[in-house]
Amino acid sequence: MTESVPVQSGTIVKGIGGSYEIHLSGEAVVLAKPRGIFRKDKITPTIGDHVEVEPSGDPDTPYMICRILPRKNLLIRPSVANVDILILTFSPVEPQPDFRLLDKLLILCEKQEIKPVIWLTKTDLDADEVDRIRTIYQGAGFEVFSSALDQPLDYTFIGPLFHGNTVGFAGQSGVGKSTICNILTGNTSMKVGAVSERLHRGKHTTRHVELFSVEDGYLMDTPGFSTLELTEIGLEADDVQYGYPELKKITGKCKFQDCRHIGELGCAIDEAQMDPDRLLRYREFVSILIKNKAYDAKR
Ligand SMILES: Nc1nc2c(ncn2[C@@H]2O[C@H](COP(=O)(O)OP(=O)(O)OP(=O)(O)O)[C@@H](O)[C@H]2O)c(=O)[nH]1
Ligand SMILES: [Mg+2]
Ligand SMILES: [Zn+2]
Repeated sequence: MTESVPVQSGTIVKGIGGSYEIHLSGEAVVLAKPRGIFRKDKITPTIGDHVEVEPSGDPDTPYMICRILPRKNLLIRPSVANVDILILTFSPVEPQPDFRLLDKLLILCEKQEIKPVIWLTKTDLDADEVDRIRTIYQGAGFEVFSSALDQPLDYTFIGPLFHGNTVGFAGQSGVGKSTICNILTGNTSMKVGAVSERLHRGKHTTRHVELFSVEDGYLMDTPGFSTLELTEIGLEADDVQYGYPELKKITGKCKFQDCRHIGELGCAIDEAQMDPDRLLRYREFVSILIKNKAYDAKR
């Protein structure tokens, strides 16, 4: 009779070369290598994955990942799995906010069943611009939070976010994601980098995703990024509306039931009172995805 091998479950918190650090349910963090079968099946273990491990017999890497549990979601940028809340971190200056990126992330969150929270940093550098952005996005129906380097964080808002949740950060390089992560985890282990004097942009200080335990949840610091193509994240024209909750106000009010609000006859878009720049971006995204589909169909 063969002895049964004890299987333990845990979460991938860090990748190191081809190995992974796994936070086991009972607090310990252990090193594990994935079974070869994953590579054969083209499955890459990802930070945030819930896994099962068993002893490997190798003292250098004492555990083996034998199973990756089904994922709630999987993002490619940042590359993370099982995110419950994504903090879309943007600053009014240094770097200048990329609103196309923000709106794309809002669509993506909706599609992947992630709760988005918009976090505006660097209020100390341009409070008026932060207020302007807050008004637009709160008006659209999103939760918006702001912070400044010289002011303590408002924990009444942040604390409840973590209860049992995996909270990720997403945004351009230099907006202050690692700065916030350091404050929230109470440590200084995440490297924070100055913004370039010449380009007024971040320098991609954070290179890898890492998960940290906060209360009974996880927080993930992530590398900054500035490009996210609608097609590479698998979106279709009909998905775009989900990033624009303002459109719910005009459900059923347009002349045509399948109106996409891109200039059709009898469209009720004016009643949505959408911010004009957000409407432009909505229409641009829908048009890109319609064209892309037509192009794919011809091939
Ligand atoms: N004035 C001001 N500076 C801030 C604030 N938050 C962060 N910074 C500064 O912005 C710079 C970049 O901060 P990081 O935390 O490294 O930014 P990041 O988003 O992690 O950047 P990447 O890791 O490159 O993606 C640092 O010099 C921080 O001190 C803020 O609220 N106000
Ligand atoms: Mg960082
Ligand atoms: Zn319409």
